Amino acid sequence: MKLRLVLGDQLSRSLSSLRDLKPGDVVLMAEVHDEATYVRHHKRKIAFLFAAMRHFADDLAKSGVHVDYVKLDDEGNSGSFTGELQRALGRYAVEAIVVTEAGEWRVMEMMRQWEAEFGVPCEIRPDDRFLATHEAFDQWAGRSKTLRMEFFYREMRKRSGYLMTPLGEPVGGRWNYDEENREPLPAGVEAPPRPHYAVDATTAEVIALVERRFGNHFGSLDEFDYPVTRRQALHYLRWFVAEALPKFGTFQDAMRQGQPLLFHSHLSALINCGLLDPRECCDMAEAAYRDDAVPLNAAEGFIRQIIGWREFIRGVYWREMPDYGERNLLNATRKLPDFFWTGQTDLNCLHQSIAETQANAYAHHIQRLMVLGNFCLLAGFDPKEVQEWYLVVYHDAYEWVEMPNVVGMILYADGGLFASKPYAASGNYINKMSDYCGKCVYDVKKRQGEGACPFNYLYWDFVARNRNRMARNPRTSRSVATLDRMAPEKVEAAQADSRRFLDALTATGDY
Ligand code: FAD
Ligand code: DLZ
Ligand code: SF4
Repeated sequence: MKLRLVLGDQLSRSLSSLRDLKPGDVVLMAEVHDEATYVRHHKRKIAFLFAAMRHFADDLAKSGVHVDYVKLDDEGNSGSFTGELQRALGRYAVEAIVVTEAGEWRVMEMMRQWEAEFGVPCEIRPDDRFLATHEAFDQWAGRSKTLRMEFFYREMRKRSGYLMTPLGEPVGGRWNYDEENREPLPAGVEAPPRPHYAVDATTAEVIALVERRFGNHFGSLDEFDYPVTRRQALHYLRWFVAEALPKFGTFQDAMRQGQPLLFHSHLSALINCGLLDPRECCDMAEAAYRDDAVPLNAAEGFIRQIIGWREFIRGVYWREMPDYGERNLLNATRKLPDFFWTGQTDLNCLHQSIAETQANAYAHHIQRLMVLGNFCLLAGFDPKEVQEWYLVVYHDAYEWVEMPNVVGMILYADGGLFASKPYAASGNYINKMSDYCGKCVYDVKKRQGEGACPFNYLYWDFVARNRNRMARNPRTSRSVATLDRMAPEKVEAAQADSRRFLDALTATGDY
């Protein structure tokens, strides 16, 4: 018989390691302490994943598969994937282990050891839930020192056929409707109410377990209502396409206080753990467009995030590992302040984004990029600390997707491998795209001195610190030209304000 290990982010019935399942084979799934604590994940993330794993195992078992499921509190649980495989090899006469490749380098390294370690053949199959293979990505990327998502995305559109005409042209005549994805939310436009999924006995048991074992981890488990089964995930996807997708495109970059989800799909955790397949998400979005139920800027914007950004980011991770996480081109060394863990800051945009993250293990892309990420870039926080924070706090976070978004997209720590410029912005951007500033103690229009928005002086301090690099880049040289026209006292004042602000941050490293 074959022993098929299924990891917590592999909850797909069509997984490559399950495809040729035969009677007599055993599917092994294990809740292990090492995975829950290699970083101290948000409680909600652990609860979501364990609940999803248990439901997936139940569904498999109901369809007649022999599932061996090890719960976290089961006696003898060794606490690691390797330990659980070792124990399972003692329970069954195993002729081969079959796995689907892990999403993270760390776990892939373990997988590569198993055959030698156990003396049993271990077949590692590709994860073909992704549309692009590692080889296809590497072939596309070649030896280039800079990679641009837009060109990769066009290739993916051609290869997948999404939103293409029979003549091989992009539907609507353009590849990208990004410029139509940037409207702030006008007064009167409200986000649709979301479906809630009731906590059943399985999920309730998991929530109690997480509270008991990981009660001191970041975040809250209150009002847990996220999908944890394949059926609920599909329901949520259908709801999104019908109710939120039509406005997703237009208001993709908007933020509003007290509205964490707006028109975003909230599907990333479901796609990343395998309950939803990225292709079915794109199929449904395209079908809604072809039925005239959603506009092109919405369908294209959503499909671009999935077959473009998501695939591209994964390709970058595997191409650049194992040392990608070590990059720190801008030499940023400041410690992450405690308020990233407590939410206690009077910068309203940060307070709102962190409080929502604590409550929901979710913040939408622009909060992650232009509020939290922008602040980390401007303040010069150590990339390793920022990586850990993003990996801990979001329910969709796995290193393959978190790391390039942090290292490459927000911190420019890889020197612009795929970001055409550092995404640095003053308070003006946040004010344009949100209503946070109107409710803040700081004045977004004020550039320096008492009461000025910290993003404003931090921005000019950042430009001054990185002057030479930014002057060489045509996308940032205008900011340098503006800096050069500023009176020297103003630049010095921005630098002094920044020093005072940053030196006052406390960073104990505890969370
Ligand atoms: P929507 O806005 O509805 O977008 C649809 C889907 O597109 C998402 O569900 C996701 O699957 C995909 N997507 C969109 N943007 C990206 C992107 N940049 N990279 C990869 N996939 C993308 N996403 C994660 O899944 N896990 C992470 O750990 C993660 N960390 C991030 C860290 C930073 C600093 C930044 C800037 C972004 C990060 N993202 C991450 C990407 C993105 O912010 C989230 O995928 C998105 O906010 C999830 O919400 P949603 O499902 O409502 O997405
Ligand atoms: C994130 C996570 C957590 C918290 N716990 C488990 C677990 O107990 N068992 C498991 O199989 N997977 C878990 N995961 C997901 C893994 O960390 C993920 O599969 C690896 O990072 C490989 O991508
Ligand atoms: Fe954030 Fe500045 Fe606006 Fe306050 S004024 S919410 S700190 S951007």
